[in-house]
Amino acid sequence: MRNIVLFGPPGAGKGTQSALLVDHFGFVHLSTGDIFRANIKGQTELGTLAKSYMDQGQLVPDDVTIRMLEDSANGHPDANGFIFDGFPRTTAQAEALDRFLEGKGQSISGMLALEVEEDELRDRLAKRAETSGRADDADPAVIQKRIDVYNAETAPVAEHYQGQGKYHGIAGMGSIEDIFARLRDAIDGLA
Ligand code: B4P
Repeated sequence: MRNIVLFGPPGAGKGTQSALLVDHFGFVHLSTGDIFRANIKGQTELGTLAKSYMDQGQLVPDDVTIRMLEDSANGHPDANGFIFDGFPRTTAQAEALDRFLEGKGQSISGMLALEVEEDELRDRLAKRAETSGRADDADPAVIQKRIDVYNAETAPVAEHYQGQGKYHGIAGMGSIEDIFARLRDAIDGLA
């Protein structure tokens, strides 16, 4: 069984590529961003809390996010591998994910990190704002805040997996099909 962390800055294409990887490999897809957005839409207590952070470009607190991710994963006892999209985003989340999988006799097979230039990220998110209805895409100041939070709090997560020899940088510029082919080949190469 392979468990993949799909990593990268906001707008790197994690959600876009996850959909293609799920089709190809049959992973269960767990996107913390999608779960938060579903809760916002359903006007749950979690959604109200998450929205207050997301609309500012901030991360939702670790304790809430970790509990939610673990509950979601536990909802798929028969999964033949997970793709974690947008999680972990802090070192504390990465450590919690390791402990959680270890408790199930599993581990992360590899982190695939999409590498995209900042100007391209800003362009993609501004373009997505035209159709997404996402408050966090609509304001350039919030987009910049998300990129800054990524650089300060999320980028160090790569070191966690580098230390385990599990980090794989993937060029995230170019066509969606070409990037998918790079990710597919990298996953095929994982034990
Ligand atoms: P996410 O939902 O994870 O969203 P994202 O980082 O903005 O986007 P992603 O990388 O998936 O980009 P996409 O494929 O859509 O996070 C949103 C917020 O939720 C966070 O800011 C945070 O507040 C909160 N959150 C989520 N997880 C959390 C956690 N673990 N802890 C705490 N808080 C958390 O691509 C973007 C756009 O680019 C799309 O329009 C797409 O069509 C386009 N695109 C994709 N690939 C392209 C390509 N190759 N060329 C051109 N355009 C491309």
